[in-house]
Amino acid sequence: MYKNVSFKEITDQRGSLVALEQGIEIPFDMKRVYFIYGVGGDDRRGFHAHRNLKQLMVCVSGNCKVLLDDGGEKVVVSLNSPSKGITVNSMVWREMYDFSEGCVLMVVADDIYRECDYIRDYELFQEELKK
Ligand code: T46
Repeated sequence: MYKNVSFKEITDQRGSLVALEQGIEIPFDMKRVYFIYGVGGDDRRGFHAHRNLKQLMVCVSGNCKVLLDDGGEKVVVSLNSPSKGITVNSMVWREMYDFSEGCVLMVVADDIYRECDYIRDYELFQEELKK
């Protein structure tokens, strides 16, 4: 359903730097990056699964939680470091919540934005899992 990933931090007296390279830290061909920010502490986002999309999610500032559900198991993952993230497979329902003040969630995706890849109805998600 998902995998924890850690990135090398290059730190000196000036601070830290993390680099993500396709084929090394990013285990798929990268087609898109987007950022989610300015989310209120009581707001929840997501509520969908992707038919094919694979993604890497990293909180580059602040922290948030991600609920992941593959139809059988549900897990909650805390994202709270720019040097740690998760890769999320296709056909996993996700909800993001408990965004801290100043949270910036970076998402790297293996495809461009295609609304037809989204399943935004939980019952339909369960039906498609059975196929
Ligand atoms: C996901 C989670 C983690 C675009 O026009 N281009 C894009 O690349 C994206 C991601 C979204 N949009 C539009 C579609 C909607 O009109 O931006 C609006 C907000 O998207 P959405 O409601 O899907 O946002 P979230 O935060 O619920 O979900 C997003 C991603 O859409 C989704 O793929 O896995 O973050």
